[in-house]
Amino acid sequence: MFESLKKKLSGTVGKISDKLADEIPEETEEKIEAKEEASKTVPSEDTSEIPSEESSLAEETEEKPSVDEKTAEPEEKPSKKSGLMGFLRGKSSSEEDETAGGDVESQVSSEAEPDTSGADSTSSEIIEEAEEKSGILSFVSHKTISEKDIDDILFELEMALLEGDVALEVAEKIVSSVKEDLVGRKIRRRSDVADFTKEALKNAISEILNVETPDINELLLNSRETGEPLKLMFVGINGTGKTTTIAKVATHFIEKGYTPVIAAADTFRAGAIEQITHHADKIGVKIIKHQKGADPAAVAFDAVAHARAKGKELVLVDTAGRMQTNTNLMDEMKKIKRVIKPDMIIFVGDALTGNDAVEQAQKFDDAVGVNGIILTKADADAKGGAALSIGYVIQKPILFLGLGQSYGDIMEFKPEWMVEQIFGE
Ligand SMILES: Nc1nc2c(ncn2[C@@H]2O[C@H](COP(=O)(O)OP(=O)(O)OP(=O)(O)O)[C@@H](O)[C@H]2O)c(=O)[nH]1
Ligand SMILES: [Mg+2]
Repeated sequence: MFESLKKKLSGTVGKISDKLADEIPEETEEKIEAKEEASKTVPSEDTSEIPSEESSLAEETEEKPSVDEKTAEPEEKPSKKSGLMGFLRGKSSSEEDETAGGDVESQVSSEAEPDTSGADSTSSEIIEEAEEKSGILSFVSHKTISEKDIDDILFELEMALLEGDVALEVAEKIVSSVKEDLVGRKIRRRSDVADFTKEALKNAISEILNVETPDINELLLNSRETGEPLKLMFVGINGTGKTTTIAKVATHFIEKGYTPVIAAADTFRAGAIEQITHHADKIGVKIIKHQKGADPAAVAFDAVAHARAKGKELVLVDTAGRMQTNTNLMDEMKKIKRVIKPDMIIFVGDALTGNDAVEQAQKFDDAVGVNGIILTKADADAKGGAALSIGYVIQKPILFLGLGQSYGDIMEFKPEWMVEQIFGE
């Protein structure tokens, strides 16, 4: 699942690493290692006043120092590092001067050696620093990532995401978020580049998938207490998997101890009532149905009345995916909504249709208001574009993924799970 998306993102990590790691001299890594080795040999009582390697590194890699630091007198700078004397050899980039103006090294550097390079704000260079720690003096270099370093690669990533059916606004958001994360970061070790890039991509994708999700389990508990059934209405165009999904969702909640009832409210398509009756019989769920061509809102209404009368907690309303026209279809959905006032309208989309699924979701959301999404056929979806984009575009959560044709092939969707699918080993 999502193999092609995974490949594109790991390709980006590789490309950025290859490009930037080459600019970190191997020598630097040796210096860092030697420095670490040397600090280990310092007796512990002598190091009590010295910041740990970790905290000193954290301090040095901080991207945006505070305004206080920026306005402080340069002469005071060295002492601000609590015993750690830092100075720069060589020039700092003008970007650092502007945006990271409080950076101890760059301020001292620009005092001592005015920047005459005229480098533009997108350029970066290797900066060599010397640090003294209780008598140990070592030189380490770092490179600050600039926009120029990564622009081309991120442009390629954006194109690749679009080809992979990721919605334009989502691809743009990923690229801008990664850029914001990476530009200005200081890299010391070659491995930093891959780590930072992967982290930036992971953050971008987690942010995109992070849409507020209602807790259906809690809603069902509430229904059990109040006796008022939870009404879920499933909408979507023909063939996306609404009917199969209803049978799967019913199975899922039967396993949790609830009793659903199904409304056969697709009275338009020939064979639709027989198809859902077949599923309901197989999973042992009561089905409420009328004749073909009957009013679907009336079928749904009867199913709700049945659930109330019999103390069933869940009503699942199947609907048509096609009518004479799209306007007829939307009008029919509006009527069912008006009559039964569903707690949630769930859009069912076929993951394999990519951007089409996203567009359909938008149309149903505009017409009747969607509260959640189920993406079917994720089992066969290598691109992952719809899964990544659909929730973000309509700002509604993906609730479940359909993973096959059996009743058990359904999974509650969790953003962390998708991130793990894409970035896991
Ligand atoms: N591989 C796979 N196939 C699925 C999944 N969900 C549904 N299908 C298949 O998709 C086809 C269409 O499913 P239906 O449930 O009939 O779709 P529908 O939305 O009700 O279609 P209409 O009633 O015409 O509107 C069937 O062959 C299903 O078996 C899934 O998660 N994975
Ligand atoms: Mg159907």
